[in-house]
Formats: sequence, C-alpha cells, structure tokens
Amino acid sequence: MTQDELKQQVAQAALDYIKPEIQSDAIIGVGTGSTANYFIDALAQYQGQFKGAVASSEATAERLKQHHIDVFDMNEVESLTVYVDGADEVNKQLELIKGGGGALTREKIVASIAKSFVCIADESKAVEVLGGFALPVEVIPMARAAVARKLVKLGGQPIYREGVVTDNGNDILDVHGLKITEAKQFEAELNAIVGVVTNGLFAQRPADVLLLATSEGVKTLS
Ligand code: ABF
Repeated sequence: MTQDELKQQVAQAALDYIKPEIQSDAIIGVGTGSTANYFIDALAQYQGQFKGAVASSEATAERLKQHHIDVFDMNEVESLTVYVDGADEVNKQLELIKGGGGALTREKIVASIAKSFVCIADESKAVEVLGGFALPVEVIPMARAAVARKLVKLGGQPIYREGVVTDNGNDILDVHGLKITEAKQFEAELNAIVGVVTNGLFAQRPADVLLLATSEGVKTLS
C-alpha cells in the first residue's frame, strides 16, 4: 500500500473508533495535515449528526466548513470528548513530534482540552527515538535569533523555516540533530526558553491512543 492509502485507511479507522462519540451534542477536535484531511473527508459523512468541531488551524477550519461542518471557537467549548490528529513521529510511549505542518501551537492547545487524544499515523512515523524528524519550535519573530542560540546550546541545529508565518503570526525554527530520549523533560526545557511559543514535542500530554496503519492492517496502541 502507498503512504497515501495507509493514511486513508487510518483515517477511516479513526472514524470507526470515535463513532460512539458521534452524538447530536458532540464537538470533535480536529487536527491538521494530510492524514487529518482524510479524517475530515471521512467525518463529513456524519455531517448533521454531531454538533460541530474545533479546528487546530485555519486550513482545517476551511476544510471542515467546505463539508458544512460547524466550526466552533475554542472559547465557546469547555472540553472535548476526543481530538483526532496526525504526527510526524511517534515513539512507543505515544510521545510525539508534531508541527511539520506548522500548526503545532493550536494543535497542542486543542489537544489540551480533549479527554482523549487519538493520534492517526502511517507506519513511517513510528520511531524508537524521537528527533530524526527536525523538531519544530514556534517562536516570536523578534526572538528568533536569540532562541536559535539557546537551541544550539541544547545540542540542536535550528533552521529558520523561511517564508512560513504561522496562523498566530509567528516564525518556526526546525531543530535538526536531536536524539530525544527524555521527551517530557526536554519539552519542559524548551518551554522555558523566553521567546518560545510552543515546541512540537507532545510528551507531557502524549497521545492516549495511536492508530497506526501498517501493511498488515491498522494497529491500535495505547
Ligand atoms: C499534524 O500532522 C502536524 O502536527 C504534523 O506535522 C502532521 C503530519 O502530517 P501528515 O499527516 O501530512 O503526515 O498534526
């Protein structure tokens, strides 16, 4: 199966997995990226059978609206039963690197109010040690160089993601050369750097469930 076919397969599996949550008063948290887009397109078949969604990016909000799914401002929502989103890397502890699509801040925010975070990924995202994928760090533009210097001291090689401005008006540094064995601790260290808005480690709040599409079918890990 191609990677795209695996992504489609895991998106459908996510819909089957959350089906019990599709109730008339349900608001679903929805992630960003190509796998999440397949999930949105599958979710559309239930349009009108649930209340709506909270989107983790402008792009996701637009795609949901195209399917006539109501999109709610997160300030109107106290909690979400479920948040479904992809990832760039996932380890055995369901700790993630996210942000390849530039939406890490709103993704982490929406995930923070979800009772269950269901991560959907194809087998290429599963790794033993996080860091092979450059870790995205969203920074306040004026602090970009200062944060980059701090990241070098932490052992990384930060590269400015030229030409990309996040939905929040910030810049992104992609940090290469990391081998992240203590993800929770490293996430906290990055959060403490002045000028960092969000880093792409989802370890302090990892996924609760991973649906992993493999050539032998979709595995459910938790
Ligand atoms: C999103 O999923 C991002 O955090 C991450 O970059 C992306 C993975 O992209 P794709 O599903 O297109 O492989 O949540």
